[in-house]
Amino acid sequence: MDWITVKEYEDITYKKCNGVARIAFNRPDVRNAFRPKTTSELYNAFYDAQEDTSIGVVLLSAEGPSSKDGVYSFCSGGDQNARGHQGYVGEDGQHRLNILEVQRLIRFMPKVVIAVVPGWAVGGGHSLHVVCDLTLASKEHAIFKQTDADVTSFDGGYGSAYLAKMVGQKKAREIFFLGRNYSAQDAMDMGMVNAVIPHDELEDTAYEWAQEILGKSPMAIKMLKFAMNLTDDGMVGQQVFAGEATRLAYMTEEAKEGRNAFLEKRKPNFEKKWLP
Ligand code: S0N
Repeated sequence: MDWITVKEYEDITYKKCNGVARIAFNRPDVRNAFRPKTTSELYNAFYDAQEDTSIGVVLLSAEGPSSKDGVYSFCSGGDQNARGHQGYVGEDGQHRLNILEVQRLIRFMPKVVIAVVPGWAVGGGHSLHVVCDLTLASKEHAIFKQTDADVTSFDGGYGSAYLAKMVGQKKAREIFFLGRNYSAQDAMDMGMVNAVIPHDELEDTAYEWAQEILGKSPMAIKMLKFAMNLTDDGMVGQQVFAGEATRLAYMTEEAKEGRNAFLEKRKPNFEKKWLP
């Protein structure tokens, strides 16, 4: 694979190769905790991947291991050093919870996002894997853990409520209320991981899964993602799905006639075809 760096960032890496974008946390010495700069960079890269019509699948992964102790991590959530009284404090002194914007972009982007988990997925890092469409985890090093209730920095949205839809209410409550460590196999048995992969094969396998998805119909993949989101996303889910229905309608002769008639200041001729 010939990954090409798209843009140099401080807290993440961002590369592309053959229809796949790879966005990776790059703060391994703090277990890839995110600060406001990290989340801004993530948002920027995800938005670029969303807008690039050559990209069909995004891998959310992590660099590592830590130079200090050789431990691998996906992400350990919000950087507790950056945490202030109203959110996480950026270089501009403002408090933000902008990881939630990243979550929404992952959730609503019309492309498949795969979490590639090489090590610790903890707190807000756990929530990120939950919101991704698929999760692949390192057999040897991935550990899933929810510390939100230990540090009073908790995700009451997708990270918990959507997790409960995924693994069931009892398991989700156990994960949050006890904050235990779960292996990749435990996580797969619960239904929150798609496959447990030998560590050395993790990145290549993620790329192969992406290539398999890229062989499918982009329209079908997008509509299926939005359809599966719809029931859990309320009116916003309906809005996203309905936007695509409108886009499809625009492609019909009927829609072109409606627009043209308005522009030409005449009554539209819809040929009165009320299809069954
Ligand atoms: C990941 C853990 C379990 C790893 O343990 P281990 O291997 O024993 O390593 P440590 O020695 O603890 O850590 C190594 C070095 O990394 C630093 N570090 C680790 N995690 C963080 C972090 N989150 N922030 C800052 N630094 C971190 C350590 O300090 C250590 O540094 P040195 O070498 O200098 O001593 C373990 O590290 C751990 O439990 N980490 C903390 C996990 C945590 O509690 N995260 C925050 C949980 N909450 C959120 O993430 C919520 C975030 C959020 O923004 C949010 C808000 C509202 C709604 C939604 C969300 C959302 O979740 O998205």
